[in-house]
Amino acid sequence: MTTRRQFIRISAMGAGAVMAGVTGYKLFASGLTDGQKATLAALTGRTPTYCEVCFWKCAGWVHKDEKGDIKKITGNSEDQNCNGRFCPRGTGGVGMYHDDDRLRKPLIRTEERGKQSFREATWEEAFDYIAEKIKVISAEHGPECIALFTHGSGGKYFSTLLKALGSPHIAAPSYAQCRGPREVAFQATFGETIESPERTDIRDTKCLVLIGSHIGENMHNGQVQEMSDAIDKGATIITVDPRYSTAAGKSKYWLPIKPATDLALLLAWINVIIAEELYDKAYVEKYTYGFEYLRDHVKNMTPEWAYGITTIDPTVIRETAREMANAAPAVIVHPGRHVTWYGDDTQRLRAVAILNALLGSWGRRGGFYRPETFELPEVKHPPFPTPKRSWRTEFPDMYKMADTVLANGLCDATIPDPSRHCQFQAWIVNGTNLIETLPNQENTMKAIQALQLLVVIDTMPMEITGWADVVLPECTYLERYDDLRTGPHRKPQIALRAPAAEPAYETKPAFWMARELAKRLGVIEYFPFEKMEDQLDWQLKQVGSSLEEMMKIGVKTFDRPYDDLYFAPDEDVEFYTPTGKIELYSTTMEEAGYDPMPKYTMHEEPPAGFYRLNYGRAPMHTFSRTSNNPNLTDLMAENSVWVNPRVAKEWGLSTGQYIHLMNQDGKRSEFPIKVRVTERIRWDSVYMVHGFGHDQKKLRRCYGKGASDTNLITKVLVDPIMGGTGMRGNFVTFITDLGGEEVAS
Ligand SMILES: Nc1nc2c(c(=O)[nH]1)N[C@H]1C(S)=C(S)[C@@H](COP(=O)(O)OP(=O)(O)OC[C@H]3O[C@@H](n4cnc5c(=O)[nH]c(N)nc54)[C@H](O)[C@@H]3O)O[C@H]1N2
Ligand SMILES: Nc1nc2c(c(=O)[nH]1)N[C@H]1C(S)=C(S)[C@@H](COP(=O)(O)OP(=O)(O)OC[C@H]3O[C@@H](n4cnc5c(=O)[nH]c(N)nc54)[C@H](O)[C@@H]3O)O[C@H]1N2
Ligand code: SF4
Ligand SMILES: [Mo]
Repeated sequence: MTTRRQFIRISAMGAGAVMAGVTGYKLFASGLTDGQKATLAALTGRTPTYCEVCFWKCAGWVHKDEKGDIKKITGNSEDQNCNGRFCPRGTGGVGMYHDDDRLRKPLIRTEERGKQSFREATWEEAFDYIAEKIKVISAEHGPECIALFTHGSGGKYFSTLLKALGSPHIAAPSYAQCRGPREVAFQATFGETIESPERTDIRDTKCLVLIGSHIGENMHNGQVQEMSDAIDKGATIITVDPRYSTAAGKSKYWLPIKPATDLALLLAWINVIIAEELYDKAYVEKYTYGFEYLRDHVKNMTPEWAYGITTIDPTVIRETAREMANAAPAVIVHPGRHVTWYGDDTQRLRAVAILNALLGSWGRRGGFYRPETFELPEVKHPPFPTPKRSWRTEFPDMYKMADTVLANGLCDATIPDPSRHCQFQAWIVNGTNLIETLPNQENTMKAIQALQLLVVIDTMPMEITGWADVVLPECTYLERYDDLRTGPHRKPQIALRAPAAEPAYETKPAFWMARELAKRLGVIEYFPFEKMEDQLDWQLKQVGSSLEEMMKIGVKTFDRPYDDLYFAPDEDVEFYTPTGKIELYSTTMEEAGYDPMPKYTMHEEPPAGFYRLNYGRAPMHTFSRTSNNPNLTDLMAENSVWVNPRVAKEWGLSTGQYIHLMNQDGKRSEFPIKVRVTERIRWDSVYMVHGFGHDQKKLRRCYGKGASDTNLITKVLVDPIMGGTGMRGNFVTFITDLGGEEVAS
């Protein structure tokens, strides 16, 4: 097998790009008609899909009962993301299909925005309305003033539409509200990002360090399975969390850190590893840049220094550093996922990256592997027009390392301001409940009220659909084709999503919607295939498969084109950084005017009588998208607020009691929330699961149940480096007198 380095050399000499893993595959001939395909699915009794309940995208099978109704979903055993097993949410995905509250028909607003008065419309009417408005906005303000917010499969098709119109403004909350800082930090350090699924080799690790990552409640499937296997094989888990998480319960060490101080702990670990010469000397020598600077930088950042900041005993800091070094290179200091916490997140993740580099875990078994993504041929269409304006001009000299459009940036640049060059006029929002997803709801509302057009594509009547001018009802993932899932993972793999049922009511797939709009907006040439299945079959045939084959197997695995899951012993590796090395000292950050070395800065503390608002995930729910799911509400119908017994005593709170929370800016939770008194949370914080407290009455099962953390996140700590919205700088106090208010039951 050739190595990747040989390949890079060959392609540099002009051999051109070779598609990953394509050479040598046999071509299958498909020729099945639509009817035959449906018969095939009926005969096999199962239809391949990949899950849309979260973004791990596990591949599975949809099974039907004798009457042809969707009955259950199970995992595909060939799939690397799930290894044949779905998580509780994935299994409950059937509930998305069966939910009676689903959107059924296109809707057009009849009164002022936000009043929730809509009339049902035909698809023709809805598209004509949107196309007309978009034409006017494009003519008056330029197509760049149209923005797309998207999370999920349909985003691909609306992105094509936007780019075809001439707008580059496509943003996902999975960047600046989620994993952006870690991607920027790892890119700066190793020249590569972490991606999703994460390239963490948890399966073979001997030591896993979780800093806030609450795997087990964060139910990203393969990751949870691998962690469980690693524990069975004797791996040490070290969990740093102010809360005794499920993962903490499986850990040899639980470090109940004072919130907002992790960077000090990380720097102290680096200090110990250097001072005690526990780092991988050969690796550091061969692959890294800036070790001397790093040594100087952390010289005084001893465990004793960190103790005063983090409240973690210096002995424990030393012991845990030694545990990591003993396991190295089969050690993972996990980079986390939702890492937009305190506004210095890129720097905290830089410290995580540096620690991994010192331990030699990048490119090593049990550390971080090199993932492979299957490269499918893209559909051919004319080049996209070159946009004339960018969101960046609205933020001069800010967020210089943001490598994609910021959702919060687009939102800010929509609010009228005389200093703006380009104010956004239209939003297309696909599969993201922006009201609950972006922090500072008042800001989001201001932006929405300034729009000329808000189109929302969703499956459910969520908070965001209530604000739309036009609502386009999408069918669920169980009723449609979507693009193939291509990776990344240890081996290149593709997975098919095919419809297991006809779209219910008048719902339609996003692909069809985007294409219909493209027709009306004169850019149909960007959608050469009329049907998604024809596009899939064409793509699959280019790589030696076919829709027919994929309908039977669901998942197809290919060999890695290069044998480089890990670095070979002593291999010369060129990293994609300016120095070609792993940058302990970041020249990219220096160049951009940011600290090349992570520094600890203090964050604001809760005032007297207030507690830091901490939030996270529940194993049986995904954000706000599952709160109304009939199968999953059965498992958990509302969230509660975790309160330390010491605090509960002071306030006279008891488990089961309903209270309101009020934040530092006087913002009160819209609905009451149940108290849970538990030792599992530090006395200086409270904790709640994100995704509850819906104020959309059309969500009949979950309206008014529990409280929304987003409601209480009015203060946003923006990361100056890449614009991530730190959401953990908010403090709450308790209001125990409900004044006769009724609790939803
Ligand atoms: N306060 C607070 N804010 C957060 C977070 C938090 O923990 N707390 N977490 C952050 C993180 S990590 C992330 S990744 C983001 C997630 O942000 P989002 O992805 O916006 O999360 P959801 O609230 O699940 O909204 C998903 C929307 O997609 C719709 N939907 C579901 N399936 C489909 C489909 O097939 N088609 C279409 N068109 N729509 C569909 C749902 O009905 C729902 O309206 O939120 C971020 N924001
Ligand atoms: N079941 C389920 N699983 C999911 C999701 C879901 O919605 N539902 N969403 C997925 C997505 S998109 C994401 S991004 C991930 C998010 O999940 P993760 O990336 O694993 O976790 P975070 O949201 O960053 O952090 C939550 C944990 O951080 C702790 N924490 C709070 N403040 C601090 C602090 O100052 N220091 C430290 N060390 N810890 C702190 C909290 O107590 C909590 O245990 O989950 C994924 N998995
Ligand atoms: S982890 Fe669970 S919810 Fe997420 S894609 Fe996999 S089965 Fe679906
Ligand atoms: Mo996320």
